[in-house]
Amino acid sequence: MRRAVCPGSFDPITNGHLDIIARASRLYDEVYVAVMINKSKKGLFDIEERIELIREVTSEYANVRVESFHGLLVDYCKQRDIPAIVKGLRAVSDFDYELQMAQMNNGLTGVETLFVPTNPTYSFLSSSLVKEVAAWGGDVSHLVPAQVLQALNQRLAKG
Ligand code: COD
Repeated sequence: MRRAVCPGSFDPITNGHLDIIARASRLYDEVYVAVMINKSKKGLFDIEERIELIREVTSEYANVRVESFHGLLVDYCKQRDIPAIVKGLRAVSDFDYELQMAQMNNGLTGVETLFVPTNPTYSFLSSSLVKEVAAWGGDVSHLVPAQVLQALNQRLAKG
């Protein structure tokens, strides 16, 4: 059984994340989407909401599982017997930090990181920018799945 994990904050999941998850699901037998909990970073959506949204928008991929984890990504991989981390690379600006994390993780337990080049349509896309643009009333409907757009609008309407 070939397993991989797509880790992230997913606050919220965007079409860029979804593209990487969909591509990973075609390469591996089982793909775990791990919402990594960072208690020092308060998100717009809480962890359960993020998980629910990811489950909804990945429901068509039978081999994708979604869960959260509090701790080191390498420990999550050990617990689930996952040998590979799949990450999307947007631009050179991502590369430095992603390389550091990949090398650190590999040094810690030997887990490998595979980089998938982002779909050029989404190379500028991040959860932070989506939240900022949406908060100012900009149109992000082409950047996130419909369920996420609805959740964003509801959350931002509450203020
Ligand atoms: N196109 C393609 N891929 C994308 C896009 C896009 N537009 N946007 C995001 N991605 C991919 C990237 O691979 C990115 O890494 C991943 O999705 C997640 O993105 P975010 O923004 O949701 O999440 P991050 O970058 O905040 O996630 C960082 C982690 C949570 C993965 C990292 O901090 C981590 O592993 N934390 C756990 C604690 C740990 O082990 N720390 C030591 C690390 S060495």
